[in-house]
Amino acid sequence: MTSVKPWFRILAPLLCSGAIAFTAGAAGGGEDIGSPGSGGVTEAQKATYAASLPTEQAVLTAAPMVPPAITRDHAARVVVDLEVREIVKPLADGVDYTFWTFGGEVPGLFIRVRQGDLVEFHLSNHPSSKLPHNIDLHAVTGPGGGAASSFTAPGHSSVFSFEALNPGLYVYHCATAPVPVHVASGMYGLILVEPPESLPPVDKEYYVMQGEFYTSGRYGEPGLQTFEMQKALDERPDYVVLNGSVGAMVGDKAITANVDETVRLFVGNGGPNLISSFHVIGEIFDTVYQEAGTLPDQSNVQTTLVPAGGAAMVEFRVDVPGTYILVDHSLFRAFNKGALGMLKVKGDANRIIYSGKEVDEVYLGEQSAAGSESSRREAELVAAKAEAIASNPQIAKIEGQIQMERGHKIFLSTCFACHGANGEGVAGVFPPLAESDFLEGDLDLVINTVVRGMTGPVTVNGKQYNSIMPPQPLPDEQVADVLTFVMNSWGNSAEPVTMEQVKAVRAQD
Ligand code: HEC
Ligand SMILES: [Cu+2]
Repeated sequence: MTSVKPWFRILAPLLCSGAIAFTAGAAGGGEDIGSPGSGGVTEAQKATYAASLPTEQAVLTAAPMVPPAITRDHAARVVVDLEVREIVKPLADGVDYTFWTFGGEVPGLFIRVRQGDLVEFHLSNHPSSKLPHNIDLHAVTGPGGGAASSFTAPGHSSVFSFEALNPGLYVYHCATAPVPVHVASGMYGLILVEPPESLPPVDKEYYVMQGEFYTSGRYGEPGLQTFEMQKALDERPDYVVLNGSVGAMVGDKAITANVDETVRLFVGNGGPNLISSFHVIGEIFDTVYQEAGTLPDQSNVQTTLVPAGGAAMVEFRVDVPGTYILVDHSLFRAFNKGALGMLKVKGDANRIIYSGKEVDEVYLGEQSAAGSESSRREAELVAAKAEAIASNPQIAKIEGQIQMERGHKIFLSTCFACHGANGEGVAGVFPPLAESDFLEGDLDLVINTVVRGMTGPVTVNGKQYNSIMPPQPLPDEQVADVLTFVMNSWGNSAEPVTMEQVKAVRAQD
């Protein structure tokens, strides 16, 4: 940055008048001095600066909408209120998923500020949330991008502020451990930092963001799906979607434009794993801001890469009416996993540019109603097969052994640090799990201990403990596996714990 920072312009006169004293190194010239000195800027000085700025409430929008362009020619103190919510919503027709969201939406609400703005960020976490969350904005200059300052437990809110130093389109995401699991649950969105001279005017602007989901069931398998760690590790998503669900931008939810209009798409990719090859079937991007930097650095592009945790801006003029299909050109993702949207353009035909006759269905394949009906039927049959296999006693026995081994691995990575490698505990501090009479009590209480943690006095085998076990951020299946292992090791014996039992406890409030 070489220009005079807006906060220096405000603070310099106060500095010269002695109202604010910077420590050694402060320059009085008022020219471009960069930082005010080795003493930096104190909290009090920042407050003075913040108070000198006009205050604005940021307008936040759900995809595919974008907040209005910023027209002011000066910096402002921009207040952003964003609430984290964990909610069950459709991921596809008949398929539900527990999304962790910024603002109740996947992708999270779009934020628009201007370079030089002092952004005052209020992150709250709804009381019904099960987990703490935070936010790392790639637009922030500072360690963690705001993550540590915004760590927020359910029912709480945090405030931090940052100066939007660099213009561009940036991804934000949750950075609470395990980070990739929070991102894979839908915790990402975009923040646009407009350059002072604004982006060139266009007729339509839209917000499109890709992300993957790793579900217990296969694509289309009906019912509430849970996060599947192994598929995520293998980078094998069942769903790759635009704007949070299959069909979120299809049919009457398509984005629209009129012939002869210019369209700008703010395209983001939450990942967490895949790189998107973003393409609009039947259009050519007149301008691409690669990787969403502010330099319009390419013209006449067919497909642009959108990295995981990155973005791109594309602009094009629509010349011919019809339906244009937005895809990740890794095409199985588009036609079999959901990474497909539509732009519907209305207006008069131009038979020179395109001779015509459009068949809407040609590119839809499995996305059409009949296609998704048949994949649902297939998924039901696969589920029926799994049930038949599970009822075979020999297979059931092997399944049981697999569950024990999975549970053992989870125990060794999460529980053993406190409870000891053989569940022996630490006298007076960590209660034993080996031959623990607590485990013989109410199973819901045992599950609850792992899911929600435990505080306060508890008696195990006649000895009192009064300490804290934090909630263990494990998906339902892993809670079931680790408890099955614990409750069938070191002299303990019990029925296997199922994912459904864990889910039921988690649903209780
Ligand atoms: C950070 C340390 C820590 C970790 C990690 C931890 N626990 Fe605990 N656990 C405790 C403490 C401390 C208590 C007792 C809390 C109290 O006094 O209220 C406890 C209590 C329990 C109890 C009830 C009392 C008993 O001994 O039967 C169970 C069951 C339990 N933990 C299981 C687990 C499992 C399973 C894991 C791994 C998924 C785990 N814990 C991970 C510290 C931990
Ligand atoms: Cu989170």
